[in-house]
Amino acid sequence: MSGRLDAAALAAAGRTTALDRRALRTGIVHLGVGAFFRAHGAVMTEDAMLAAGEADWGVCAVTGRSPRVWEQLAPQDGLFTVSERGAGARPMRVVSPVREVLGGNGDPWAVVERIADPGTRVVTLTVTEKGYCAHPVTGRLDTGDDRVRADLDGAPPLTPVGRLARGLLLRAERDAPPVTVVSCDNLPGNGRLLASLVADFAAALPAADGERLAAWAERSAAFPDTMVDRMVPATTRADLDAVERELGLRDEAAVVAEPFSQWVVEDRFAGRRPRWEAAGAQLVADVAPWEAVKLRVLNAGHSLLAYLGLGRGHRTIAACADDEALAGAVHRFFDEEVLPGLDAPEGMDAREYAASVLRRYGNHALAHSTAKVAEDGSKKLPPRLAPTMRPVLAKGGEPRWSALVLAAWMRHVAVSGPDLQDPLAGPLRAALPEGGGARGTVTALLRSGVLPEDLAGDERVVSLVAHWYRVLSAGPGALEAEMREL
Ligand code: CS2
Repeated sequence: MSGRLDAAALAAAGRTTALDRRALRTGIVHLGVGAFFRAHGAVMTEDAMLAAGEADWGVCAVTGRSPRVWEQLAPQDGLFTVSERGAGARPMRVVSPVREVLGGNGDPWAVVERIADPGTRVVTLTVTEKGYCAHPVTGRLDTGDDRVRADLDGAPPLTPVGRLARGLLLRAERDAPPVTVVSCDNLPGNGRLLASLVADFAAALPAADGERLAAWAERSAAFPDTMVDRMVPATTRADLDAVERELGLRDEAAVVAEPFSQWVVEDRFAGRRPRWEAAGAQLVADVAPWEAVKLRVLNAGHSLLAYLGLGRGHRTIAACADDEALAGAVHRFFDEEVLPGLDAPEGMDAREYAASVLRRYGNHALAHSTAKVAEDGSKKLPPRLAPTMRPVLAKGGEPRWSALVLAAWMRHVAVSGPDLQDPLAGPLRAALPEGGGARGTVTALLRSGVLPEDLAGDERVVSLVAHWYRVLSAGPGALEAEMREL
């Protein structure tokens, strides 16, 4: 077995990092350094520094709840490889902008200090949908959540919003330079949402601190919206072994990704920023149409394939894309329901975009697992489906394909038992009625605080979902038979 990747081992192997690590200074704090950030933001930031000849956008990477990522990255001096899989894949690269790795839960106040550091000009986040602790129905900060309460009470902050708010408050107290907070999660209006959650946090603090934080954030912080896109599956042992064979060193933090990568960022910064556009990012005035098209096409279609695919024994998204019935369902979902209600960004052909997404699903080299995409459905589905369903309902139509996605998710909830991966797993399982009839299950899960009331309470939605739930419970062939009728 080879030695472990780190700066010394890389140098000893005669390889250099793309960035001059001695010259690098920290300008970015990143919260949530999972596989996605490593394959997306970290690569873009490295490329931006290389293109602009800058060295002050080194990253302090903060891990989330599990110590696993810290154990992967910290012993490697923050170095890791990114390998592309699929047509057009470029050679594997060692990515080098991460200068420091902080175990977020080990010393939360150290994270707050880094956010408050005057050298920090940008904070980026990939903390997943559930990381925002927004109330599912109101969209406001969920102050009923124990972790949010503890952060408000002054405990070492564990939630991303708590850490950010405490860091910004410290900046206010120290009169530090302005900072831009860049949310990179799949939520509509992610920057605005985060700004409002920080404002909610401020409003729930004792008055003096709360007012100071709110006033400073208003004046000296910006929260641009962004759309991020790259399919990044969880790294497998086989991936790690393949990287080791190629690199000659063991990289426990290796990530694999599709060749495609896109980042659309609202051009609204409070101060200096990396020249991400030099790395291919699009800086635009309004991200909303980009976010809408990505969430409602790519992410929603992903969810459809993952939940239906799991029910049919498919382990990867590519296997789902090969399944004629599922490919047909996702195609019709896009064509009949999503695209007609979508205002695509100027210059984009939404049909061509949807076709390119279907091709990306079919990337067999990627092994994107259905189980991973199916995680956290209670948080992922509302932003992916609600904006598609509303205009259909408003016109008196039937959002039947969206209802199919909901029904497939509900089947997944009902059959997963204790294996269900969802922040609301407990309440969802508790809501399942004894006996498990279609209508009872659907009504209970729709009402469990997952979908906004206007949809959960709409009788048309309830019957459509219940209908599909019966079809999906009827066993092999029923989906195909039903689809032929439509
Ligand atoms: C996926 C996304 O896991 C999921 O829910 O839909 O992670 C998707 O792969 C990315 O958003 C692609 O940019």
